[in-house]
Amino acid sequence: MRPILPWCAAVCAIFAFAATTATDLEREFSIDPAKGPSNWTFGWKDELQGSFLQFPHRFPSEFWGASVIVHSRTGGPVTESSTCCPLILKHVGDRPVLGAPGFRLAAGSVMLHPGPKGEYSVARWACPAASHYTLEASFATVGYGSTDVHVGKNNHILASASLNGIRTRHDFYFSRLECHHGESLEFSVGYGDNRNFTGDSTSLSVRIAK
Ligand SMILES: [Ca+2]
Repeated sequence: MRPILPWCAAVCAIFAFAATTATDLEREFSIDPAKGPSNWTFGWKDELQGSFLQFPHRFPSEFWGASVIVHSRTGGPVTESSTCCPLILKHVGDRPVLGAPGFRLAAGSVMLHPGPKGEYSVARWACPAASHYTLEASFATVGYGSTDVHVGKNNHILASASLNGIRTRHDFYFSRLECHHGESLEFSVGYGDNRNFTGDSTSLSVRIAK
């Protein structure tokens, strides 16, 4: 029997070989110190293009009954709005988090929440080597929030979007994004047009390949 699409077998194999995953945020998120440093750093900025400050607190916690790993500025309880944020966390359980009405965070997700004064929660990836990278990033509200989301490079904004309402989503895609060793890509979440951080939890997935 004649092979189906024999050209695809060859071409697809070439692409599969050529596209090497450089990072996957959800996969690499860890607080295990034994794993050593990764190229990801989590922190916040008071201004979108201001100074990046790394979260000083890193701890396991409970979030609406689910196990999460948290990086935050204050180290306070993640469900206490007066002290929680800005933060970034990963849901490490095996069931979705179902919180307030409309709130749903899938297992394995990474979530950012901005601060009460408009501080941006930021995930930063340091380019390990000079290359042209393919970047896919997806932001989505996990509740009823309104946020502004951004992809940047070296503190320069490449693209932005606004999210409003229950589980709204925006995907960013860049092909052949040049990045050198010592440079960084940033993924930021602010408190949006309503200038209020209540309900602004936003999931983020990032995959970068070269
Ligand atoms: Ca908001």
